[in-house]
Amino acid sequence: MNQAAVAPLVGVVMGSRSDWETMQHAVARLEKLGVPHEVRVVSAHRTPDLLAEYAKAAEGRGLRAIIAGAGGAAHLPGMIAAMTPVPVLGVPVQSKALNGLDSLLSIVQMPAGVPVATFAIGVAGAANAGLFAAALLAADHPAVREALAKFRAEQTRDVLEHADPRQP
Ligand code: RP5
Repeated sequence: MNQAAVAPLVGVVMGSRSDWETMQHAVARLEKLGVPHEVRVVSAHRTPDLLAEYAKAAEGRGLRAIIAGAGGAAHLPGMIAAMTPVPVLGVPVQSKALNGLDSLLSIVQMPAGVPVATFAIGVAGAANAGLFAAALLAADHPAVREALAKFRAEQTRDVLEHADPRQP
């Protein structure tokens, strides 16, 4: 499927271009599973008007999930969640100063009423956010469901076939 030619179902946003090193792992999972998606830098602090425009238009544009990654004072996921009913998946980017604990707490400690599904710090969180977004879509998109099942089976087979850690 040419994912660029179809309307995106998942938006992947990040606070800075410097977050791409982490967030590319979410995008890689979406690409592998054939989930139509888009990628944008949207900063809560440097481009607040763009953040509001993006969040308010998301549902009408057909987005069914938004993966939002940010580091440090990571307000992007929470502010997007405040302005859209579309589920927001927050990825704490590993910051240099505090190793991402600042990012994690900024994203996870939302007040009751405005949920953000928060993932692990860094690469694992980004990868799992991509997989989770696909899982959210799976019930309505059989091809995505099949791709997810295939991915899981391959992952299991890979572990079983490489059970001796001394062997390559
Ligand atoms: C956050 O500040 C971004 O999400 C990024 O993780 C962090 C640092 O941004 P840069 O100074 O590298 O642009 O808003």
